[in-house]
Amino acid sequence: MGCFFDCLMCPCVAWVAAFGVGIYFLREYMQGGKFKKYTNETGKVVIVTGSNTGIGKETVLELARRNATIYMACRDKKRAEQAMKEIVQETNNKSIFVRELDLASLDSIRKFVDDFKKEQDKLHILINNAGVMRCPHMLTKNGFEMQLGVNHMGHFLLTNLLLDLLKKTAPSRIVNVSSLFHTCGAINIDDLNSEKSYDEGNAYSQSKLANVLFTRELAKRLEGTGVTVNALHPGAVDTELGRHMKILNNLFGRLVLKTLLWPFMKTPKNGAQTTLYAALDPDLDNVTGMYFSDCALKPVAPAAMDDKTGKFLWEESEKWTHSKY
Ligand SMILES: *[C@@H]1O[C@H](CO)[C@@H](O)[C@H](O)[C@H]1NC(C)=O
Ligand SMILES: *[C@@H]1O[C@H](CO)[C@@H](O)[C@H](O)[C@H]1NC(C)=O
Ligand SMILES: *[C@@H]1O[C@H](CO)[C@@H](O)[C@H](O)[C@H]1NC(C)=O
Ligand SMILES: *[C@@H]1O[C@H](CO)[C@@H](O)[C@H](O)[C@H]1NC(C)=O
Ligand SMILES: CC(=O)N[C@H]1CO[C@H](CO)[C@@H](O)[C@@H]1O
Repeated sequence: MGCFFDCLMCPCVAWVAAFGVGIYFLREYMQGGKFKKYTNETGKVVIVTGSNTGIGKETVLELARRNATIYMACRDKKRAEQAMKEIVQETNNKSIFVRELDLASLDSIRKFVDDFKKEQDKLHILINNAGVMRCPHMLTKNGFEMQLGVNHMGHFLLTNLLLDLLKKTAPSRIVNVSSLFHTCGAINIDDLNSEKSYDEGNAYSQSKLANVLFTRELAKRLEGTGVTVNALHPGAVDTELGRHMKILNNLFGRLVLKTLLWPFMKTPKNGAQTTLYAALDPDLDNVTGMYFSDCALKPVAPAAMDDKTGKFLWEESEKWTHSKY
């Protein structure tokens, strides 16, 4: 009887072990490319938006190790200061500053830029990292649908207001953290602000497609200035971005879905690698208007190549944010 039981269990244990090892390697594989080149960023000034947690925080940490001067532009000043303290402690780099920036408010963006320009006359790298994902229907202080408002319009104004400084400091770089989800997006020309109907997924994809369209439009406008602008997909990262995804927030979601998705999710540290690559790799000095994923060049969706929509969006964004490039 014992023997029968042993024989039954053996293959079972082996099978479970093999499965575990398989899952482990699958997760390793899904972590994606890493940016390993040594660079020395002493004297470089960098702004990272939305950097109190997740990919943004990991990006700041690595930049701090490379000795850059970093401005963490965050809405939640308290949490940002906590993150800053941890990073200072870990790297011994004391040139890290927290400044308040609410991308859902055009006034806050203008104030942030005014104050920044009083402190610094250089800007080498702007990392547009902040984002909201699939939130319920909400409006920004200026009445923009939240996802388009923060992911796109807010960064549009921020970038435009900092362009003079970036040009003066050239060679300099703008890095836009977009998402693979731009491939499912469409720009709703008749209802850009989702006033007639709202779907959280579509609004998210639209805002991310807008990022990629803008990156290409801006690259054209910046030709010959020494300022490059590129967009990227960080990968599926297990960060707080999903906090509005109802499916991940109930008990079932937490226990079952997160476990099932775990092998496919990058850690925030690995999610930051493509951002670091786009911001720092010397090989990309002259590369602009491109899209990266897993530390490599990737093609964008056909919808992101549509220059006519890009131009339409640019003009709308100038109107909405009362800014002219
Ligand atoms: C980095 O660059 C700075 C200034 O360019 C220099 O003073 C410093 O020694 C460099 N650091 C290393 C580790 O090479
Ligand atoms: C970091 O920067 C400081 C000055 O800002 C410089 O004295 C120091 O050598 C740099 N460290 C490294 C490792 O490059
Ligand atoms: C990317 O850059 C463009 C160009 O300025 C900007 O309008 C867009 O909102 C940016 N996207 C993100 C996520 O920062
Ligand atoms: C970028 O362009 C400049 C000027 O044309 C050139 O000197 C430099 O070698 C180029 N850098 C790279 C990495 O291709
Ligand atoms: C200016 C500054 O505090 N730089 C520090 C940043 O981090 C590096 C590496 O950890 C330190 O060597 C620098 O002194």
